Amino acid sequence: MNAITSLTGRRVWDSRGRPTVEVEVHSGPHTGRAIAPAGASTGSAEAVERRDGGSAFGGRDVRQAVANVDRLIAPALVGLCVDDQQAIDAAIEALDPSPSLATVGANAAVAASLACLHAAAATRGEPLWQSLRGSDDGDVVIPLPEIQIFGGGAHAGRRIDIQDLMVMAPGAASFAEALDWTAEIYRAAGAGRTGSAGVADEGGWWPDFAANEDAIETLAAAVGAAGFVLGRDVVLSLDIAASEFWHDGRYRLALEDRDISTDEMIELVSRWCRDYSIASVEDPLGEHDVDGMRAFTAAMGDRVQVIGDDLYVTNAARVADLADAATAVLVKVNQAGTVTRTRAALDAARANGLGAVVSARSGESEDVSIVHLAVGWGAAQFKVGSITRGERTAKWNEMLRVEESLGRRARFAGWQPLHRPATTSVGGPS
Ligand code: 2PG
Ligand code: MG
Repeated sequence: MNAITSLTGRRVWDSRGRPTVEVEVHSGPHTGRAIAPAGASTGSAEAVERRDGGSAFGGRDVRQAVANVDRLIAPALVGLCVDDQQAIDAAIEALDPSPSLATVGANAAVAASLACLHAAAATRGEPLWQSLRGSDDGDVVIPLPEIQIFGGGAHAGRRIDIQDLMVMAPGAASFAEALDWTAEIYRAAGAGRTGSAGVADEGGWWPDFAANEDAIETLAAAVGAAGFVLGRDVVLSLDIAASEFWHDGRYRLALEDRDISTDEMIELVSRWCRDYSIASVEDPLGEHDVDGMRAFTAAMGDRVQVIGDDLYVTNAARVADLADAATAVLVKVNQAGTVTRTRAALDAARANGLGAVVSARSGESEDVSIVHLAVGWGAAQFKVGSITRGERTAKWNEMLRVEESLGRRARFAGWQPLHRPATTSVGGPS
């Protein structure tokens, strides 16, 4: 048995310049390390990270969470078998009286859980994705990347209401080619912008638009300007993150100074999908507007992927209970708090016929664990933010390494997780 011999917490920094938790685990000579990510547009039922409050760093320091790693988590895990992830996660979960992990801190929990997973792979001398997949030597799915071009909502001071305007390149032959295409689209979308326009939290261009639809139209035009055919090579995708602007049963589009009903929101997003070759929409309605999510999915789910993020918060029970409210689940480890809970949410998605998109958070680091979870668990889609900034490129570049290492065994997911748009439009409606 490879026992955990030591486990320590460390206070490090994330991509927003905020403290976060790193955990380092040793099993004899083998080491595993992981850093907790952090969201900005969070679902209300997510596992809860521990922040110190007070005035330092806007109350976001994590000294208590780091201390919890050393004082609570380490004594519970040292001596356990590093290969037994379920026992490790059960021990972490048992430390907290609440399923939200608020006392221990989901940031402490997720970093510890992932660090153990890395250490277990190290004891086997395998890359983490391989260690998760087991000994099978068949083809390996390399997921379709969903890459941000404009960032809005909570990631850009609410400059526009829509949070993520993204592209996917299912027509590419490989993950590497999908990145090449996306980089050209990113460049085309930024052409003519002044340097001072800057970027949003995940590296997408700052969204200087007078209306939400202008951003979608500009994105569609950038696909054409970069030389790709919308609907054939590349499709658009949106994370509306509608929970962020749902108030008293209505959707407040602050940029356009109007508020609209659930039915009007469904009509608006459905029209955008039809007009702009949008193949995937995340959280088109708010997390508490479950009937709205159901109605949107009933109307559009046979031609557009409908992803639940705030709706499901990577929670297996919620996925099973609300399986008719979307067609895919966003999978974020820190929403669940442990690797085992994350895997359970993915299994629940599969058991209910839903797709899965393994996703980063808006607050990230150089940690690449999610690349390995996505490949090791066979997820067909992967969402990380833009094609710029080191905390994002760390993940894209790691995926490139995995794809390259597989040679002919790599099978790029391409169109497999998506519906092909019925019509091909170039650059949106005329
Ligand atoms: C999301 C993520 C990534 P955050 O909403 O899907 O874009 O954002 O990490 O802020 O929740
Ligand atoms: Mg989201």
